[in-house]
Amino acid sequence: MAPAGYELLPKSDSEHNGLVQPAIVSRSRRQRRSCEGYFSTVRNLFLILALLVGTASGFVVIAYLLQSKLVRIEDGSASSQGSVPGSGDVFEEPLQRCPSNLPLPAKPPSPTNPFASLTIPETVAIHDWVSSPALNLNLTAGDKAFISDNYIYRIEAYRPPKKDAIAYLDNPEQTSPPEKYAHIVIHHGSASEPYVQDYLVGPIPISEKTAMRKLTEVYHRDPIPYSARGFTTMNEIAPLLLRIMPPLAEATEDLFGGVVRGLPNDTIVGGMAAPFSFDGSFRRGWISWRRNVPGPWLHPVNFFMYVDTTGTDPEQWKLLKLVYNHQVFNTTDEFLAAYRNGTLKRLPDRPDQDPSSVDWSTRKRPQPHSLRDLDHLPGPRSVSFGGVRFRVDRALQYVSWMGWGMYFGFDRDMGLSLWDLRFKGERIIYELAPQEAMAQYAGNDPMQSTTAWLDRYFGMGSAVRDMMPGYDCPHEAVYLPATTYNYEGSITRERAICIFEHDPGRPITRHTGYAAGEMGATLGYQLIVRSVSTVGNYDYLFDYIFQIDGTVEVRLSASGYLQGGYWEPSQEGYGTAIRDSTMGSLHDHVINYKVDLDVAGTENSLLFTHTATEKITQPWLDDDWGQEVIQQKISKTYIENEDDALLKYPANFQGGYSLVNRESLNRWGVPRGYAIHAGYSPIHNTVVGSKRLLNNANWARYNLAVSKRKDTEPTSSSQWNLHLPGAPMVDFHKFFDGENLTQTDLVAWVNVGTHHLPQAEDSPNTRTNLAASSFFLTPLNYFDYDVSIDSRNAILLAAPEKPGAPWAFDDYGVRQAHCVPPPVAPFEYRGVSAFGLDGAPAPAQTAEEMRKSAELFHRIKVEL
Ligand SMILES: [Cu+2]
Repeated sequence: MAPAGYELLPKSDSEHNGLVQPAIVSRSRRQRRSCEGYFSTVRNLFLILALLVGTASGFVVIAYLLQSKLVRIEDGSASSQGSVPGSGDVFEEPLQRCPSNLPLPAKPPSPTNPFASLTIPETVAIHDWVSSPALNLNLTAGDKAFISDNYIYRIEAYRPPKKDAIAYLDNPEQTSPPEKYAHIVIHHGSASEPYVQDYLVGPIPISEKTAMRKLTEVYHRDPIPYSARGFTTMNEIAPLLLRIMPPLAEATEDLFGGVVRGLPNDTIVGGMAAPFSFDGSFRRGWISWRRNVPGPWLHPVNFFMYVDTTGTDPEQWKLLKLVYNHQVFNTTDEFLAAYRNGTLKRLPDRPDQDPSSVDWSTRKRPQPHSLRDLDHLPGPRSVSFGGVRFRVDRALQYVSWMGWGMYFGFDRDMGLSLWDLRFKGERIIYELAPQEAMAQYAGNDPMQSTTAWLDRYFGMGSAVRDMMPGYDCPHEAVYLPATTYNYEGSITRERAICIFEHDPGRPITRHTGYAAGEMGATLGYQLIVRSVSTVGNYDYLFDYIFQIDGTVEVRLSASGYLQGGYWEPSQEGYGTAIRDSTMGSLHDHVINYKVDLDVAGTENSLLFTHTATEKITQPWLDDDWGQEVIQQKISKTYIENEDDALLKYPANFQGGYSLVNRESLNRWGVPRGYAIHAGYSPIHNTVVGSKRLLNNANWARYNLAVSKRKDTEPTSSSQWNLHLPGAPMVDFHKFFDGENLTQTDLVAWVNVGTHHLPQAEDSPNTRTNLAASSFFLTPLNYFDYDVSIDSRNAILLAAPEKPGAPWAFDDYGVRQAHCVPPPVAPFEYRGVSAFGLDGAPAPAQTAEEMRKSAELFHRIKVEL
């Protein structure tokens, strides 16, 4: 059997029948086939190779053979002077195997990545040290703990002070790397007043110098209320639901065909909305019940419960309210009485909720599905025929490409972050990192009208998923691993980050001209760094897109399942029916990024550039038109005070914001700067003043904000902000306390987002093309000219000297390589590698176990 991707073409497809093994792979100009024939031949060669070898192990052999014959196009080859047509690209040599598609080693500026994650052995050593009796913390091992115990919830690297990191990065030969510290979170569940506390432990590795202290300076309150604590997979809420739900089985089975008895074949599952608290004084939440089918998010049954889970004793937890079809009951008895005496207003039976026909909420292709012409063929794929052009240091998590270089960091809360981003040798961004992802809903039911997610709580880093190679990223992508810790141990994902070079298929600059040197085009290649987080129902794709002119686009796109509501007429205005009884609920997404720009040094100023119309008179204007003219004019203002730096893009995008260094001028006397340029869907949150998002996501009110950078303001949010809208751990507005922004170290907090008005085409999954948003960081008089013109992947044309003569060209010596690329590896999905608290590999999990740790309280499967 042929490996995936090499199946025989259907015999009925006459257009592709008759593909035969080529007798030769070397060709002379006389033998040259058409382009189509050439590529058919190459593909055929692979088909034949695949059939001959036929097994995955065979491909390993082929890959080995290919790599053993590495060929790399040497740098510095002479420019090609040619003319069109008849450029003389004759292929008389045998067709060679392409260079390896593995990246070359990188040359990081320093031999230590100061932003690196902890290794598993480091984490185990810290865990053991913190757990030692000498520290007297009375800890229970996290994999055995209950919420009424003390246990370590999190261990991860703490980022060094910026001045220490920069001192090292700028002079690694003479300076030691900053001392390494760990950030520990302990759930103090056994305290008389349970609380959560952050600690710093270090320096690492553990030695006599290692100490532990509270980490409080980054928060606006202390300690963290236990009601805002991180959720565990211990299914802590199951005992309460087992008291409530089984006695209702008679009614729930009849009303919407679902029961909960704590058995594997239970037909409904719960999902909780958040926040659970306003200020930490209580922990209560709405549970929405859904059918236990694939894509449960799209199968709500219009049955809700408000439960109180305050404190650490589940025996004290209770049901506060029950809502069915807009009728509110204070107890299960009230509800059952109404059901039995016939006063309960029932919802009509809905045809699309037949449990046997739920394929519509899966990703299976509908049956029968419409065929698209030639869709049985694989689409085009990108191959770097001359060899991959980016460099990677896997151990150091460092990548470079076309003058760009950067280190990677990775953490539990928000996943991938980029550090010390340099372009053409100069640091441009010290830190570029997502901070928080908000989704605030609306609806005419208790779930949608009270939901305001802040997904950092769930750990968008620990929710990073292994990529599906060839689908999440191109076949040629290089993957980097990431490890995160939770209270049970560590998880490593080998394909957490992908890196690939991308041809957007359009030049970055071009011109058609006729004078010498006017005509040509420069290719617009991009380097894309991507990670994907799946938080319950939703998938976030984080992209960083680097370009050859010094621009980086930060783009977020979303997919996955909607948080569906129950569609009935009273929901009109809060969403759209996407099935007979399912609606997509109206919501906003806003995602915040920290952009610590250092433009020509750390001392920068915030420049607002604005255009407006003016009406002026000029002496040269003649009588035909009158002496008055209306035109536009640029004004430039420096925003000097933090209080004035909570910003929205100007109407009609007439101008924008940039960080400039007023003391570093380009050759034309203009301060060098980087602009923060709106990309696709530059929105901010619509809703202001909701109690459920009162002060815990104030950054979402703006398009961007700029504050003075401080090590004590490392992030705009925290894991616990979700459940503390009234008194958050990080209150973003408190960053803005009147400090001066002139020629000092600045941070821009920039938002992307989407007003998500769901539609039928969000089913089964939201599309990344429209559910996308971005911003650009782009040089603004930073250089003296557009540096992309330096690229050799460009062509310069000259008009014929004599009429009718060929156009001459210079391709700067970059010639298209013709070679046989390595075969695409057979598709393989590996999933996670888990490790226990002792660092030893943990046994593989069942699908249901994986689901539990991935979906948390988004899908609560009640178990006895
Ligand atoms: Cu959405």
